[in-house]
Amino acid sequence: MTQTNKLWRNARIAIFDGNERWDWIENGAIVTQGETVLWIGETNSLPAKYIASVEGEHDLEGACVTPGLIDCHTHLVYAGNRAREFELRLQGATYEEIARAGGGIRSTVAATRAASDDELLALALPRARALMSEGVTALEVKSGYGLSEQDEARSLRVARRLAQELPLTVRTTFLGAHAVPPEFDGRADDYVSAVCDWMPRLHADGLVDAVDAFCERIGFTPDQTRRVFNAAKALGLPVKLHAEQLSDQHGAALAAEFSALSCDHLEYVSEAGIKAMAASGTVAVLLPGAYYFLRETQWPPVAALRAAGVPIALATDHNPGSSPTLSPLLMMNMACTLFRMTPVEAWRGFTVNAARALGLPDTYGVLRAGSRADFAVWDADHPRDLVYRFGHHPLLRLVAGGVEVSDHIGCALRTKTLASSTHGEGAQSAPYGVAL
Ligand code: DI6
Ligand code: FE
Repeated sequence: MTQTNKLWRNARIAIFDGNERWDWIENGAIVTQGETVLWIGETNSLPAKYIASVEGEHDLEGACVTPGLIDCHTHLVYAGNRAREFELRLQGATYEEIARAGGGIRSTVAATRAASDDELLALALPRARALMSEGVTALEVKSGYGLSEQDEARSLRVARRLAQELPLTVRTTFLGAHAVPPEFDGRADDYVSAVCDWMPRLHADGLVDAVDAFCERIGFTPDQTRRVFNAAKALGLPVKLHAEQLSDQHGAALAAEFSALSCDHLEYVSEAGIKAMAASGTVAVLLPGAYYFLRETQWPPVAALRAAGVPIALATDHNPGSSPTLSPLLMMNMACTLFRMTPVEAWRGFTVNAARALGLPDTYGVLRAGSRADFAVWDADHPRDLVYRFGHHPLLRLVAGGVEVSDHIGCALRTKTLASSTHGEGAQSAPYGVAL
């Protein structure tokens, strides 16, 4: 099959392909061939042979283009909501108390089990579309609200169906070890055995890309987590871990021992945990939504992670209990305001490092010749504008696999304005006379 070449011209492109600051093409063009970027660079140096090959041409009107965002930690498939729990927390109950009293994750499990597959899909689709409306072209979906073999399989199947219904790359993660379901009350070890027993069948059905666990006082112990990881390892599946969210369980070191793709949350991670992650190349996924919504006060140790060279990714952690947000852009803003990350770190966190946290090929999360043609077109002068503002809807267009998919978003997209931009401030300029 011959693939159509398309030219996307008149763009100002951030590519996130290097390690230093903003990698930027000021007067840029992209030639896509099918799902792939064939050529990217300054319009002036666009080779004539590519111009001749093009069948479709799109003028991006000088808008800012970034790689599509990758939301590398979501719990997108569930039913019900936890607004009542939110009220209880505002009256003084803690997240842990509610969980121990049988609310929390378990209440979402009850609602999820009661929903049909089609209902779960109908609930998940608008959530995925909302993420797309902020530039997302790839995402992870965890199970963990079914907690029986059948209900975990249903959740993972719904996650797979999302990728059929929408032009998104979806990675599924089996999070059977999220909480102990009521039928295993007081028998957490038996439940872990059940999770390990289901895993090969779920994997054989093509439902599992990675395995995760919630290693926490209100979740699973390090020993139980190790059993889950051993089962994953036996199947050749990569692991990830909800680690050190509410307390230090030494989960990060354990995950690193299994060469985990990522450790997520990490507010309470120790120096030893960071060292272990650095040695194993494990990505730190920070989740400002959960930090904010649970009114956590312990910062994830960004400076220490940075100093150790641990790649930092960001995600929404969309879930009904601790992070009911669907806004990656707000998460980027919060990563800067709450965690003191820099805007470029926030962008790398939602692009190149997020791809790594999912074990996606290195053609994801960047824009260069040979990369996947997933990109977002923004009503902004520069990607830093998108991190600085919050509560805006700045997406102009979305392209996934070389195809414009703006139609799937189902809400009005922004049209380009001039007033909203910090016009004239180029990527490299230091307009205030200081080294910015
Ligand atoms: N940590 C989280 O933040 C989510 N899961 C987890 O292990 C919260 C899940 C929930 O409260 O429903
Ligand atoms: Fe989570």
